[in-house]
Amino acid sequence: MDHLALDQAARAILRKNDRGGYTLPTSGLYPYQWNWDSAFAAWGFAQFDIERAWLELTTLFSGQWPNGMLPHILFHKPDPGYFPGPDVWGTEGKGPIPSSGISQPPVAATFARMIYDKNPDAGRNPMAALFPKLVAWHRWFMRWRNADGMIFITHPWEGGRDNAPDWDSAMQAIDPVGVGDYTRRDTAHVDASMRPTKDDYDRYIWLVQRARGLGWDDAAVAQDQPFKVADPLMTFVLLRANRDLAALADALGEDRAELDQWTAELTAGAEKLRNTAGVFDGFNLNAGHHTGSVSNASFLCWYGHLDSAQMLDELHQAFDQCRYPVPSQKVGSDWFNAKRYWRGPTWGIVNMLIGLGLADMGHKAEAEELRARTAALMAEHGFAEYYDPLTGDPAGGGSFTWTAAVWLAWAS
Ligand code: 9YW
Repeated sequence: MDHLALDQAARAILRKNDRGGYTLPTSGLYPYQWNWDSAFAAWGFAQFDIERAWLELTTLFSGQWPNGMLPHILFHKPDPGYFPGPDVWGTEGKGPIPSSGISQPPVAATFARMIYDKNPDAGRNPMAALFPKLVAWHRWFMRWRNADGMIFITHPWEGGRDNAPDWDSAMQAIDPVGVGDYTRRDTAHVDASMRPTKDDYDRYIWLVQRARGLGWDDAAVAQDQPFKVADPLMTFVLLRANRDLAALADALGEDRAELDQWTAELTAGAEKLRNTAGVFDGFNLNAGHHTGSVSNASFLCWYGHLDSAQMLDELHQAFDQCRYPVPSQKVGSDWFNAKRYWRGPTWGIVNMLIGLGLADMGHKAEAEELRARTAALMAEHGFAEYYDPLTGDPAGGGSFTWTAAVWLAWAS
Protein backbone atom coordinates (compact mmCIF):
# COMPACT_ATOMS: atom_id res chain seq x y z
CA MET A 1 0.00 0.00 0.00
CA ASP A 2 1.26 3.48 -0.71
CA HIS A 3 1.26 6.27 1.81
CA LEU A 4 -2.07 7.76 0.77
CA ALA A 5 -3.79 4.37 0.85
CA LEU A 6 -2.40 3.76 4.35
CA ASP A 7 -3.72 7.13 5.51
CA GLN A 8 -7.12 6.26 4.11
CA ALA A 9 -7.09 2.81 5.70
CA ALA A 10 -6.16 4.31 9.09
CA ARG A 11 -8.92 6.90 8.91
CA ALA A 12 -11.39 4.19 7.89
CA ILE A 13 -10.47 2.18 11.01
CA LEU A 14 -11.21 5.15 13.27
CA ARG A 15 -14.52 5.75 11.51
CA LYS A 16 -15.45 2.06 11.61
CA ASN A 17 -14.72 1.75 15.33
CA ASP A 18 -16.57 5.00 16.08
CA ARG A 19 -19.75 4.41 18.08
CA GLY A 20 -20.83 8.06 18.00
CA GLY A 21 -18.91 9.96 20.65
CA TYR A 22 -16.50 7.21 21.56
CA THR A 23 -14.29 4.74 19.70
CA LEU A 24 -13.87 1.03 20.41
CA PRO A 25 -10.26 -0.25 20.52
CA THR A 26 -11.45 -2.91 18.05
CA SER A 27 -14.88 -4.44 17.57
CA GLY A 28 -15.47 -7.92 19.02
CA LEU A 29 -12.49 -8.20 21.37
CA TYR A 30 -12.95 -4.81 23.10
CA PRO A 31 -16.56 -3.61 22.71
CA TYR A 32 -16.47 -0.61 25.10
CA GLN A 33 -14.67 2.69 25.62
CA TRP A 34 -11.18 2.21 27.09
CA ASN A 35 -9.50 5.14 28.79
CA TRP A 36 -6.05 5.50 27.24
CA ASP A 37 -7.18 4.00 23.94
CA SER A 38 -9.62 6.90 23.66
CA ALA A 39 -6.93 9.49 24.30
CA PHE A 40 -4.86 8.01 21.45
CA ALA A 41 -7.97 7.88 19.28
CA ALA A 42 -8.60 11.58 19.94
CA TRP A 43 -5.06 12.44 18.82
CA GLY A 44 -5.63 10.35 15.68
CA PHE A 45 -8.96 12.03 14.91
CA ALA A 46 -7.33 15.43 15.45
CA GLN A 47 -5.30 14.86 12.29
CA PHE A 48 -8.44 15.15 10.16
CA ASP A 49 -11.48 15.98 12.32
CA ILE A 50 -10.77 18.21 15.30
CA GLU A 51 -14.38 18.36 16.53
CA ARG A 52 -14.52 14.58 16.69
CA ALA A 53 -11.25 14.59 18.64
CA TRP A 54 -12.73 16.82 21.35
CA LEU A 55 -15.91 14.75 21.44
CA GLU A 56 -13.85 11.62 22.21
CA LEU A 57 -12.27 13.24 25.27
CA THR A 58 -15.51 14.84 26.42
CA THR A 59 -17.31 11.48 26.27
CA LEU A 60 -14.45 9.83 28.15
CA PHE A 61 -14.74 12.33 31.00
CA SER A 62 -18.52 11.85 31.15
CA GLY A 63 -17.61 8.66 33.05
CA GLN A 64 -15.46 10.37 35.70
CA TRP A 65 -16.31 9.44 39.30
CA PRO A 66 -17.01 12.24 41.81
CA ASN A 67 -13.72 11.36 43.57
CA GLY A 68 -11.84 12.29 40.37
CA MET A 69 -11.06 8.73 39.26
CA LEU A 70 -11.44 8.20 35.51
CA PRO A 71 -12.28 4.51 34.92
CA HIS A 72 -10.33 2.28 32.60
CA ILE A 73 -13.48 1.01 30.87
CA LEU A 74 -16.84 2.75 30.37
CA PHE A 75 -19.61 0.24 29.71
CA HIS A 76 -21.83 2.52 27.63
CA LYS A 77 -23.97 -0.31 26.25
CA PRO A 78 -24.06 -3.91 27.55
CA ASP A 79 -22.13 -6.42 25.43
CA PRO A 80 -21.97 -10.08 26.46
CA GLY A 81 -18.88 -10.60 24.25
CA TYR A 82 -16.59 -9.08 26.92
CA PHE A 83 -15.61 -10.41 30.33
CA PRO A 84 -15.44 -9.05 33.04
CA GLY A 85 -18.46 -6.80 32.48
CA PRO A 86 -20.23 -4.42 34.89
CA ASP A 87 -21.80 -7.23 36.93
CA VAL A 88 -18.33 -8.43 37.95
CA TRP A 89 -16.93 -4.98 38.77
CA GLY A 90 -19.88 -4.08 40.99
CA THR A 91 -19.29 -0.33 40.96
CA GLU A 92 -22.97 0.71 41.09
CA GLY A 93 -23.41 4.16 42.59
CA LYS A 94 -19.74 5.05 42.28
CA GLY A 95 -19.81 6.87 38.95
CA PRO A 96 -22.28 8.43 36.52
CA ILE A 97 -22.26 5.49 34.09
CA PRO A 98 -21.42 1.78 34.48
CA SER A 99 -17.65 1.34 34.59
CA SER A 100 -14.70 -0.61 35.91
CA GLY A 101 -13.29 0.42 39.30
CA ILE A 102 -9.67 1.16 38.37
CA SER A 103 -8.03 3.78 36.17
CA GLN A 104 -5.49 3.64 33.32
CA PRO A 105 -2.38 5.58 32.21
CA PRO A 106 -3.26 9.31 32.21
CA VAL A 107 -2.11 10.27 28.72
CA ALA A 108 -5.24 12.40 28.14
CA ALA A 109 -3.82 15.77 29.30
CA THR A 110 -0.85 15.41 26.96
CA PHE A 111 -3.07 14.75 23.94
CA ALA A 112 -5.53 17.45 25.01
CA ARG A 113 -2.64 19.90 24.94
CA MET A 114 -1.51 18.77 21.49
CA ILE A 115 -5.06 18.93 20.13
CA TYR A 116 -5.54 22.37 21.68
CA ASP A 117 -2.25 23.63 20.23
CA LYS A 118 -3.30 22.46 16.78
CA ASN A 119 -6.27 24.82 16.81
CA PRO A 120 -6.73 26.94 19.94
CA ASP A 121 -9.93 28.53 18.64
CA ALA A 122 -11.67 25.21 18.12
CA GLY A 123 -10.33 23.97 21.44
CA ARG A 124 -11.06 26.86 23.77
CA ASN A 125 -14.48 25.76 25.03
CA PRO A 126 -13.93 22.00 25.26
CA MET A 127 -10.51 22.55 26.86
CA ALA A 128 -11.87 24.98 29.44
CA ALA A 129 -14.51 22.38 30.40
CA LEU A 130 -11.96 19.54 30.54
CA PHE A 131 -9.29 21.38 32.50
CA PRO A 132 -10.76 21.01 36.03
CA LYS A 133 -11.64 17.38 35.30
CA LEU A 134 -8.06 16.60 34.30
CA VAL A 135 -6.78 18.32 37.43
CA ALA A 136 -9.21 16.31 39.58
CA TRP A 137 -8.04 13.07 37.95
CA HIS A 138 -4.36 13.87 38.44
CA ARG A 139 -5.12 14.86 42.05
CA TRP A 140 -6.73 11.44 42.56
CA PHE A 141 -3.51 9.76 41.36
CA MET A 142 -1.37 11.99 43.59
CA ARG A 143 -3.53 11.18 46.58
CA TRP A 144 -4.31 7.48 46.12
CA ARG A 145 -1.63 6.00 43.88
CA ASN A 146 1.43 7.87 45.07
CA ALA A 147 4.30 6.22 46.97
CA ASP A 148 6.87 8.92 47.57
CA GLY A 149 6.53 10.30 44.05
CA MET A 150 6.35 6.87 42.38
CA ILE A 151 2.92 6.10 40.92
CA PHE A 152 1.76 2.60 41.73
CA ILE A 153 -1.00 0.40 40.39
CA THR A 154 -3.37 -1.82 42.36
CA HIS A 155 -4.22 -4.12 39.47
CA PRO A 156 -2.20 -5.11 36.36
CA TRP A 157 -5.02 -3.76 34.18
CA GLU A 158 -4.61 -0.33 35.77
CA GLY A 159 -1.14 0.04 34.24
CA GLY A 160 -2.32 -0.95 30.76
CA ARG A 161 0.45 -3.59 30.44
CA ASP A 162 -1.54 -6.57 31.68
CA ASN A 163 1.06 -9.35 31.91
CA ALA A 164 4.33 -7.41 32.04
CA PRO A 165 7.08 -9.18 34.04
CA ASP A 166 7.15 -6.11 36.30
CA TRP A 167 4.09 -7.55 38.02
CA ASP A 168 5.26 -11.17 38.34
CA SER A 169 6.49 -11.17 41.93
CA ALA A 170 3.39 -9.38 43.23
CA MET A 171 1.16 -11.73 41.23
CA GLN A 172 2.95 -14.83 42.51
CA ALA A 173 2.39 -13.71 46.10
CA ILE A 174 -1.37 -13.89 45.55
CA ASP A 175 -3.27 -17.11 46.15
CA PRO A 176 -6.48 -16.61 44.16
CA VAL A 177 -8.50 -18.78 46.52
CA GLY A 178 -12.27 -18.66 46.04
CA VAL A 179 -12.14 -16.90 42.70
CA GLY A 180 -14.86 -19.28 41.42
CA ASP A 181 -15.74 -20.31 37.89
CA TYR A 182 -15.78 -17.82 35.07
CA THR A 183 -15.50 -17.86 31.30
CA ARG A 184 -12.86 -15.74 29.60
CA ARG A 185 -13.97 -14.07 26.38
CA ASP A 186 -10.65 -12.75 25.07
CA THR A 187 -9.42 -16.20 24.06
CA ALA A 188 -12.59 -16.74 22.01
CA HIS A 189 -11.47 -13.83 19.79
CA VAL A 190 -7.68 -14.27 19.64
CA ASP A 191 -4.99 -16.94 20.04
CA ALA A 192 -4.63 -17.97 23.72
CA SER A 193 -0.86 -18.43 23.37
CA MET A 194 -0.58 -14.68 22.74
CA ARG A 195 -2.59 -13.68 25.81
CA PRO A 196 -2.12 -13.69 29.59
CA THR A 197 -2.22 -17.19 31.12
CA LYS A 198 -5.02 -18.71 33.23
CA ASP A 199 -2.86 -18.17 36.35
CA ASP A 200 -2.72 -14.46 35.48
CA TYR A 201 -6.41 -14.30 34.75
CA ASP A 202 -7.44 -15.94 38.04
CA ARG A 203 -5.49 -13.24 39.85
CA TYR A 204 -6.96 -10.44 37.70
CA ILE A 205 -10.45 -11.54 38.66
CA TRP A 206 -9.54 -12.21 42.28
CA LEU A 207 -8.14 -8.67 42.61
CA VAL A 208 -11.34 -7.22 41.16
CA GLN A 209 -13.41 -9.26 43.62
CA ARG A 210 -11.24 -8.11 46.50
CA ALA A 211 -11.46 -4.40 45.72
CA ARG A 212 -15.19 -4.82 45.16
CA GLY A 213 -15.37 -6.37 48.64
CA LEU A 214 -13.74 -3.19 49.95
CA GLY A 215 -16.53 -1.20 48.28
CA TRP A 216 -13.96 0.42 45.93
CA ASP A 217 -13.06 2.64 48.85
CA ASP A 218 -9.92 4.58 47.83
CA ALA A 219 -8.18 4.48 51.18
CA ALA A 220 -8.92 0.80 51.77
CA VAL A 221 -7.79 -0.24 48.29
CA ALA A 222 -4.61 1.84 48.43
CA GLN A 223 -3.66 0.44 51.84
CA ASP A 224 -4.78 -3.15 51.63
CA GLN A 225 -4.35 -4.35 48.10
CA PRO A 226 -1.89 -7.28 47.98
CA PHE A 227 -0.90 -6.04 44.53
CA LYS A 228 0.90 -2.67 44.77
CA VAL A 229 3.64 -2.10 42.23
CA ALA A 230 5.22 1.26 41.36
CA ASP A 231 5.19 1.54 37.59
CA PRO A 232 7.64 3.43 35.35
CA LEU A 233 4.99 3.88 32.65
CA MET A 234 2.45 5.36 35.06
CA THR A 235 5.01 7.58 36.73
CA PHE A 236 6.48 8.95 33.49
CA VAL A 237 3.07 9.37 31.90
CA LEU A 238 1.65 11.32 34.84
CA LEU A 239 4.81 13.39 35.11
CA ARG A 240 4.56 14.38 31.46
CA ALA A 241 0.80 14.94 31.71
CA ASN A 242 1.26 17.31 34.67
CA ARG A 243 3.70 19.40 32.66
CA ASP A 244 1.26 19.55 29.78
CA LEU A 245 -1.58 20.45 32.12
CA ALA A 246 0.53 23.26 33.57
CA ALA A 247 1.11 24.62 30.03
CA LEU A 248 -2.65 24.46 29.49
CA ALA A 249 -3.17 26.31 32.77
CA ASP A 250 -1.03 29.14 31.36
CA ALA A 251 -3.00 29.16 28.11
CA LEU A 252 -6.33 29.28 29.97
CA GLY A 253 -5.26 31.72 32.68
CA GLU A 254 -5.56 29.10 35.43
CA ASP A 255 -3.31 28.60 38.44
CA ARG A 256 -0.46 26.11 37.91
CA ALA A 257 1.20 26.03 41.34
CA GLU A 258 -0.26 22.67 42.43
CA LEU A 259 0.67 21.11 39.08
CA ASP A 260 4.26 22.32 39.33
CA GLN A 261 4.53 20.86 42.79
CA TRP A 262 3.33 17.47 41.49
CA THR A 263 5.85 17.66 38.65
CA ALA A 264 8.69 18.17 41.13
CA GLU A 265 7.42 15.34 43.34
CA LEU A 266 7.12 12.90 40.43
CA THR A 267 10.52 13.85 39.02
CA ALA A 268 12.09 12.90 42.35
CA GLY A 269 9.93 9.74 42.50
CA ALA A 270 10.90 8.62 38.99
CA GLU A 271 14.57 8.64 40.01
CA LYS A 272 13.73 5.98 42.60
CA LEU A 273 12.53 3.68 39.84
CA ARG A 274 16.11 3.26 38.60
CA ASN A 275 17.24 -0.21 39.67
CA THR A 276 20.81 -1.12 40.60
CA ALA A 277 21.56 -1.68 36.90
CA GLY A 278 20.45 1.91 36.20
CA VAL A 279 17.25 0.88 34.37
CA PHE A 280 13.80 2.35 35.13
CA ASP A 281 11.88 -0.63 36.38
CA GLY A 282 8.79 -1.73 38.33
CA PHE A 283 9.09 -1.71 42.14
CA ASN A 284 7.03 -4.15 44.21
CA LEU A 285 6.01 -1.97 47.16
CA ASN A 286 4.72 -4.80 49.35
CA ALA A 287 7.95 -6.79 48.95
CA GLY A 288 10.33 -3.82 48.68
CA HIS A 289 12.27 -4.74 45.54
CA HIS A 290 12.69 -3.97 41.86
CA THR A 291 11.84 -6.47 39.13
CA GLY A 292 15.09 -6.25 37.16
CA SER A 293 13.24 -5.92 33.86
CA VAL A 294 14.04 -3.81 30.79
CA SER A 295 10.58 -3.20 29.34
CA ASN A 296 9.35 -0.71 26.76
CA ALA A 297 8.14 1.37 29.75
CA SER A 298 11.76 1.76 30.84
CA PHE A 299 12.35 3.86 27.72
CA LEU A 300 9.70 6.41 28.67
CA CYS A 301 12.24 8.37 30.75
CA TRP A 302 12.68 10.92 27.94
CA TYR A 303 8.91 11.33 27.68
CA GLY A 304 9.05 12.32 31.37
CA HIS A 305 12.06 14.57 30.56
CA LEU A 306 14.66 12.52 32.43
CA ASP A 307 17.74 11.76 30.40
CA SER A 308 19.78 8.57 30.69
CA ALA A 309 22.92 7.54 28.78
CA GLN A 310 22.30 4.01 29.94
CA MET A 311 18.80 3.88 28.46
CA LEU A 312 20.16 5.31 25.22
CA ASP A 313 22.60 2.43 25.16
CA GLU A 314 19.75 -0.01 25.82
CA LEU A 315 17.85 1.57 22.93
CA HIS A 316 20.76 1.05 20.55
CA GLN A 317 20.87 -2.59 21.66
CA ALA A 318 17.14 -2.91 20.92
CA PHE A 319 17.72 -1.45 17.43
CA ASP A 320 20.41 -4.09 16.87
CA GLN A 321 18.40 -6.99 18.27
CA CYS A 322 15.03 -6.27 16.67
CA ARG A 323 14.00 -5.26 13.24
CA TYR A 324 10.89 -3.71 14.82
CA PRO A 325 11.75 -2.27 18.22
CA VAL A 326 10.90 -1.41 20.99
CA PRO A 327 10.19 -4.88 22.45
CA SER A 328 8.03 -4.85 25.58
CA GLN A 329 10.66 -7.07 27.16
CA LYS A 330 14.36 -7.13 26.36
CA VAL A 331 15.30 -9.77 23.78
CA GLY A 332 17.36 -12.47 25.47
CA SER A 333 15.90 -11.94 28.94
CA ASP A 334 14.37 -15.04 30.55
CA TRP A 335 10.93 -13.45 30.28
CA PHE A 336 11.10 -12.62 26.58
CA ASN A 337 8.32 -14.14 24.47
CA ALA A 338 7.96 -12.55 21.02
CA LYS A 339 4.21 -13.13 20.81
CA ARG A 340 2.82 -13.01 24.35
CA TYR A 341 1.26 -9.60 24.79
CA TRP A 342 3.34 -7.38 27.13
CA ARG A 343 6.21 -9.90 27.50
CA GLY A 344 8.01 -9.18 24.23
CA PRO A 345 5.83 -7.77 21.44
CA THR A 346 6.14 -4.23 20.08
CA TRP A 347 3.31 -1.80 20.73
CA GLY A 348 2.91 1.23 18.41
CA ILE A 349 1.45 3.43 21.14
CA VAL A 350 4.43 3.00 23.44
CA ASN A 351 6.79 3.56 20.50
CA MET A 352 5.08 6.87 19.80
CA LEU A 353 5.45 8.04 23.41
CA ILE A 354 9.11 6.97 23.43
CA GLY A 355 9.66 8.77 20.11
CA LEU A 356 8.04 11.99 21.32
CA GLY A 357 10.26 11.91 24.40
CA LEU A 358 13.44 11.25 22.41
CA ALA A 359 12.68 14.19 20.12
CA ASP A 360 11.96 16.49 23.09
CA MET A 361 15.27 15.61 24.70
CA GLY A 362 17.30 16.23 21.55
CA HIS A 363 17.89 12.59 20.55
CA LYS A 364 16.68 13.32 17.03
CA ALA A 365 18.44 10.48 15.21
CA GLU A 366 17.01 7.82 17.54
CA ALA A 367 13.55 9.41 17.40
CA GLU A 368 13.63 9.30 13.60
CA GLU A 369 14.95 5.73 13.49
CA LEU A 370 12.16 4.56 15.78
CA ARG A 371 9.52 6.42 13.79
CA ALA A 372 10.75 5.04 10.47
CA ARG A 373 10.88 1.44 11.70
CA THR A 374 7.41 1.74 13.27
CA ALA A 375 6.07 3.15 9.98
CA ALA A 376 7.60 0.21 8.07
CA LEU A 377 6.05 -2.21 10.55
CA MET A 378 2.57 -0.80 9.97
CA ALA A 379 3.00 -0.45 6.21
CA GLU A 380 4.13 -4.08 5.91
CA HIS A 381 1.86 -5.72 8.49
CA GLY A 382 -1.25 -3.53 8.88
CA PHE A 383 -2.78 -1.88 11.94
CA ALA A 384 -2.67 -4.67 14.51
CA GLU A 385 -3.02 -4.49 18.28
CA TYR A 386 0.69 -5.40 18.66
CA TYR A 387 3.48 -7.16 16.74
CA ASP A 388 6.28 -9.67 17.02
CA PRO A 389 9.36 -7.40 17.32
CA LEU A 390 11.60 -9.82 15.40
CA THR A 391 9.39 -10.76 12.44
CA GLY A 392 6.75 -8.03 12.50
CA ASP A 393 3.96 -10.63 12.54
CA PRO A 394 0.72 -8.91 13.58
CA ALA A 395 -0.87 -10.23 16.79
CA GLY A 396 -4.01 -9.77 18.90
CA GLY A 397 -6.93 -7.81 17.47
CA GLY A 398 -6.86 -6.35 13.94
CA SER A 399 -8.13 -2.97 12.62
CA PHE A 400 -6.93 -1.50 15.89
CA THR A 401 -7.88 2.08 16.74
CA TRP A 402 -4.78 3.18 18.63
CA THR A 403 -2.42 1.71 16.04
CA ALA A 404 -4.25 3.53 13.23
CA ALA A 405 -4.10 6.71 15.33
CA VAL A 406 -0.36 6.33 15.84
CA TRP A 407 0.10 5.99 12.08
CA LEU A 408 -1.85 9.18 11.39
CA ALA A 409 -0.40 11.27 14.21
CA TRP A 410 3.24 10.20 14.33
CA ALA A 411 4.53 7.29 12.25
CA SER A 412 3.38 8.34 8.77
C1 9YW B 1 -8.35 -5.64 28.78
C2 9YW B 1 -7.79 -2.12 25.08
C3 9YW B 1 -6.93 -2.63 26.23
C4 9YW B 1 -5.74 -1.70 26.49
C5 9YW B 1 -4.74 -2.33 27.46
C6 9YW B 1 -4.37 -3.69 26.94
C7 9YW B 1 -5.62 -4.55 26.81
C8 9YW B 1 -7.06 -5.92 28.09
O1 9YW B 1 -6.51 -3.94 25.88
O2 9YW B 1 -6.23 -4.76 28.04
O3 9YW B 1 -9.20 -6.55 28.76
O4 9YW B 1 -8.55 -4.53 29.29
O5 9YW B 1 -3.41 -4.31 27.75
O6 9YW B 1 -3.61 -1.50 27.59
O7 9YW B 1 -6.18 -0.47 26.98
O8 9YW B 1 -7.01 -1.92 23.94
